[in-house]
Amino acid sequence: MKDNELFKFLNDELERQNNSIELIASENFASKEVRELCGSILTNKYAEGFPGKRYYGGCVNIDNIETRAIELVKKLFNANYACVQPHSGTQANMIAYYALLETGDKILSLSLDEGGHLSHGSKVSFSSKYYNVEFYHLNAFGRIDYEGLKKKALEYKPKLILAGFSAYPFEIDYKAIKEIANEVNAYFMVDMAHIAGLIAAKELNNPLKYADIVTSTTHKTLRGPRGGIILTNSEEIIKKVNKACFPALQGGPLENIIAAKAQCFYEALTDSYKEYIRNVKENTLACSNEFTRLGDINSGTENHLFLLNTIDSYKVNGKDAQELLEEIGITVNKNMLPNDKEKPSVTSGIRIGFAALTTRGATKFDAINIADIIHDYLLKNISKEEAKIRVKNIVKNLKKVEEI
Ligand code: DSN
Repeated sequence: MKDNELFKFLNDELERQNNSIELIASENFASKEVRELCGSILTNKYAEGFPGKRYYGGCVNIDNIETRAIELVKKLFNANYACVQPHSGTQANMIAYYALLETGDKILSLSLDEGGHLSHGSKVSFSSKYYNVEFYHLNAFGRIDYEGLKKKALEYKPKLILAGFSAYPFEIDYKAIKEIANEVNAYFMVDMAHIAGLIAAKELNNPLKYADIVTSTTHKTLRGPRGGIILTNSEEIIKKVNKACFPALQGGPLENIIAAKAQCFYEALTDSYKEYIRNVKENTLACSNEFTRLGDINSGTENHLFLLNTIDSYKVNGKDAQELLEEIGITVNKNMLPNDKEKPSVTSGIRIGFAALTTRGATKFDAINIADIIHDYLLKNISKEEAKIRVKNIVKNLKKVEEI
C-alpha cells in the first residue's frame, strides 16, 4: 500500500528537477538503469563480508554483482584493487583513515574554506576529533601553494597528505605531492570525488599513478548512485581497507547500490560518456569565460566547476545569491572563496558546475545564456518575471530527468 503523501513529495521533486537549472557542482542525473538497480530487489539481501567470503548463505548472485563492480571500476581507473562498499564519500574517507592511521596521527590537508571537504579535518567533523589535522593553503592565484605544502610537511611530519577537493577548479600536480609525501614518509591520499568522471574520461590526470590510496563518490561527475569507493595499487593497503570497511566501520553492504555502481562504471567506459565529459568541460569554461567577459570576478576553470565572487561582482553575498537564484529556478550553492571573510553560512560567492545540466543536453550556448541571466538578475538589470521567462526558455529544450 502506497503512502500517497510521500509519493506526492516524490512527484513534486521530479517537477522541481525538471523545471530548474541545476548548477550544483556535486550533483548529476543518473540513468534509468542506475535508478532501476537502486530500487531493485537486491535491497532485500544481507551480504556482510566480501565476494567469496560472506557471513550469510544465498550470496551467489550478489558475489557476481559485487565482483562485476570491482572489475569494472579497476578497469575504469586502471587500479589493481578496489573496495566498492563504502556507503558515501565521507565513509570512504573514514575507512581510508582507519585503515592507514592510528587515532591521533597527523594529517596534512586543504581546509574546507579553501576548497577542501568537511571530512578532511574540519573542526565539526569526526576527522579533526580522531586525528591531528594541519592545513596547507592556496596561493594568491587560488592554486595549491606546493612550496608552502612542502614547508608544512617538513615542519609538521604528517603520516598522511591529502589532496582532492570539493571546490577547486584546477588540475592537481599529483607527482609533486607524492614527492613531498615520500620525503616525509607519509601516505599520499587523493579524494577524487568531484573529478572522478573527468579522470575516468581521461580529461584530467589519474591520481592512481602516484597516490597510495584514492577515495571517491560515485554520484557526482561519475553520474552513478549515491555511494563511495576506494582504490589502490597496493595489496597490503586493500587488505587493511577491506577490514576497516567491514567489520570495523560498516555492516551489511548496500548491494542494490553496488549493482548501480557497476552500471555507472560500465556507462563511464563508453565513448558517449567521454563525449559527455568533454561537453561538461566545454560548458563550464564557456560559462566562466562569459562571466569574465561581463567583468564578473570568478576563479576560471580547468574542470567541471568554478567559483563566482558575488560580493565583489554584484554586492550580494553567497547566501543571498543562492536564495535569489532559487526564486528564478536556478539552483546553486553558496561557497567560501579563498580567504573569505564571511562565515560558511553566508560566504562571499557561489559554486557553479555543469555536470548535471550537461546530462540534460545543455550546450555551451545555454551555458553562456545562463551566465547572462545570473549577471543581469543579480545586478537587478532585469525583473524576476523576465529572469524566470529566460530560465524557462532554456529548460524547455532540456531532456526530462526521468528520460535520462
Ligand atoms: N557535498 C559535496 C559537495 O557539494 O561538494 C561534497 O561532499
